[in-house]
Amino acid sequence: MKEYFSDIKKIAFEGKDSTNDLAFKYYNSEQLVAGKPMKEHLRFAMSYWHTLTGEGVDMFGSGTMLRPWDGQEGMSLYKSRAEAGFELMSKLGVEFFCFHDLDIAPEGHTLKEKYDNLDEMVDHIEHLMKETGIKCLWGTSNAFSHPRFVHGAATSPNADVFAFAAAQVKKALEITHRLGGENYVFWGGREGYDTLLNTDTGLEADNYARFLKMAVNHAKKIGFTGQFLIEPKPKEPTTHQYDFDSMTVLAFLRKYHLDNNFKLNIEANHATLAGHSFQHELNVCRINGALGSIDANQGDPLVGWDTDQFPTNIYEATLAMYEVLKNNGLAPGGLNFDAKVRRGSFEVKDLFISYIIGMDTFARGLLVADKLMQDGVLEDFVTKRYQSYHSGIGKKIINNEVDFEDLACYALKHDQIINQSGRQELLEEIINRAIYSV
Ligand code: XLS
Ligand code: CA
Ligand code: CA
Repeated sequence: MKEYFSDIKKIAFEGKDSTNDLAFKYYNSEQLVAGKPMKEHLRFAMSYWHTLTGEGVDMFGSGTMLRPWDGQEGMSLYKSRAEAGFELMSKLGVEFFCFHDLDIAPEGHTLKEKYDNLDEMVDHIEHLMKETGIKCLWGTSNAFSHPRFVHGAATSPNADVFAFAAAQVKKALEITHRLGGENYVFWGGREGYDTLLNTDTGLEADNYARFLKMAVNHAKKIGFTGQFLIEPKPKEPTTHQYDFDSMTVLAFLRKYHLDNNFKLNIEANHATLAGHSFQHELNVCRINGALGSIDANQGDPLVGWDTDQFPTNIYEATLAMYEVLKNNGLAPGGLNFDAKVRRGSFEVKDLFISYIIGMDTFARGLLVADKLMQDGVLEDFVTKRYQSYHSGIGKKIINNEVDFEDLACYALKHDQIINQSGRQELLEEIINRAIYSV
């Protein structure tokens, strides 16, 4: 098969003292951590869109990326990108990919043409998957880029758009199923609003739920048993996205009785845009049994939009992996790098370096989180902090044995309260020490 990145060999693990830009310092795929190989904890995935179709375009300028498929057009461009993508994943040891329908095949002039293009590309990708052993973590549909989705897809005021989006998601589900996708993602796209002056939010929410139910029913019909995921994001492209954050999504799913069919895909950059930490969003999902998968990236804290940068922050990665370990893993979800190289990092080498750094950051985060779990200091601290609920009046509260009258009676006799320090700084120092030690 044609080699697209002939200057770059397979990326090896060389250990933390290596100074080789093109080697892993922490990601050692087979190394056992908490009883299983690193790769099974991390389940790294390539984002097809940022990696293969992103050109480095921004509001002020055109594309900058130099890619081996430059100059090609039509189906041959899409085929080259796919081949290059599988080569990149093989060289990095990334075992999964995630894709939108629009990433893998051209839109076409009609819906029928779109379907045909997808079928042709799915044949090609299926072949590359067989050759390399690389699997599909999740598929999704791009129902936000084309002008027809200007007012949303499932929440558009135009019923023809709702129908078109349904036809698109039907096909995306079918191809995800054909490619053995382990999950199917709904990110809100343009499901939100810019002004309430022209928006029937009640109808839009009901329609969004109707749409998701149809997707669940279609999955049953075709035998797709993968996990459905919703990916919250608070804003961008619309001013107010309906899937604002995890709590909002969970409340929506429960209202429409969809909570048994969906888990959540948490993206770090979306969490911070919602005014939360990444760990907060993972934690909300975990305690609700809804942590499905992760889009591992980071935002720039100095700007207020979704910059989708490769993750390099070891502190964040540690706390994220701590939640993942407490969740007993992510499978069938994984860690998708929904991240793009900066516009100024336009060489192919930058693409490889970015993946290496992202993978190393999360591998090291996993090692530190495992150390924290083994030491048990944080867990013990939290357990002790709530010990007033292990006996006496606390136990009665937990067992639902008391009411306001009983509690008032108790409080009248115990109104000289003694609290204990939360020791936040000490706990932060424990995390720092664990990071330095790995
Ligand atoms: C956009 C989202 C998107 C989803 C997939 O902000 O992150 O890329 O992950 O549609
Ligand atoms: Ca994003
Ligand atoms: Ca994402």
